Amino acid sequence: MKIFYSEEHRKHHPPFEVFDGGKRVPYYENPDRMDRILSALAKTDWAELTKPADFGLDPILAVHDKDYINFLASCWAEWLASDSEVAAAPEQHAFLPATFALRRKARPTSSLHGRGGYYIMDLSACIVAGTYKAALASANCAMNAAESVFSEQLSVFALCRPPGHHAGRDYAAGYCFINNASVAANWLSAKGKVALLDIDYHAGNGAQDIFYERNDVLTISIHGDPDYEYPHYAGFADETGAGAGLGFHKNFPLPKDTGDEGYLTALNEALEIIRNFAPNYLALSTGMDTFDGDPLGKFHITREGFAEIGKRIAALNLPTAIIMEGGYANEALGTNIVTLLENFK
Ligand code: SP5
Ligand code: ZN
Repeated sequence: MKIFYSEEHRKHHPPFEVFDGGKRVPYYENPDRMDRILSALAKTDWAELTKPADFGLDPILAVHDKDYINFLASCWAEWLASDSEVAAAPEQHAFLPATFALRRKARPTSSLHGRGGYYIMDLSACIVAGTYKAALASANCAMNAAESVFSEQLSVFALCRPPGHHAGRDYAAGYCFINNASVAANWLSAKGKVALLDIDYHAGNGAQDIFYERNDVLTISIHGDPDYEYPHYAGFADETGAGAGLGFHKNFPLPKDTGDEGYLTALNEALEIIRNFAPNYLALSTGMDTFDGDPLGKFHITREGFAEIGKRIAALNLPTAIIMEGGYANEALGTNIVTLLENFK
């Protein structure tokens, strides 16, 4: 199986994030995650690591706001230039806004912090020196996967970091800056009908927003109910699309402590909807934070569960762009992702 992977992600390594209550904790979405996956892949006889080619900004700007992308590109340099404390010890800092543009009635004012509060949704999307380059390389991994899925009609894995599924058209959120899976799904939608299934523990608010009014890309997300879980304001069962897209988005909010059985019941329903839609391609936002014991999740999916999840999705028999999203139980991450991928080779 082809696996698109870039070392650029190492440049995005914020020294901390801010948890509920204002606590600074080490950044959970760290480069070690990729090392765990790489070492598990190295033990297989089917993983073919490939460097992504550069597709440029066009496919990214097809799903993201240009001013938002410009903000990501210049944020760090602007901050360094404007704050001598940051410039004196850049490695100890991460850019985060202190004010948020609630309900989007605000406009992106011209100051850096004004744009920060407008384009960043929470305190887990920290920007550091290497963030923009890492995010572009990550999007390129997804684009290469899309191109390869189309030209070879096979399933491939985009080992993306940073992840993407919380990033909307004009905002960063939850470790995500560019919506890799949406960039790939949108590009594939010019070639045929696309379904995007999100199995990360957290609701795929980014793709939900980006495709909400479209009927050529079916979006489905299975996740912790936003009534108790991040991202808190998207992922409810009654959000089903709008306009031409009405009926082309589906959320499966699940209760705390969901295990293999409850999860597979929801997955079966999701797969039935995908079969009825009859897509040519599948994009799979693949988070492993549903794992039993993930520090950021409240589900209990086992390794056997991931084997079964992979088997059922692969049984759709669609060329699939498998896109890496979250998963923070680092010691189990490699094994879990390989267990899922094995069904698609
Ligand atoms: C890609 C992805 O999986 N992003 C997830 C971002 C989740 N951010 C949540 C921050 C809330 C922290 N609260 C944690 C309390 C732990 N006891
Ligand atoms: Zn997640």
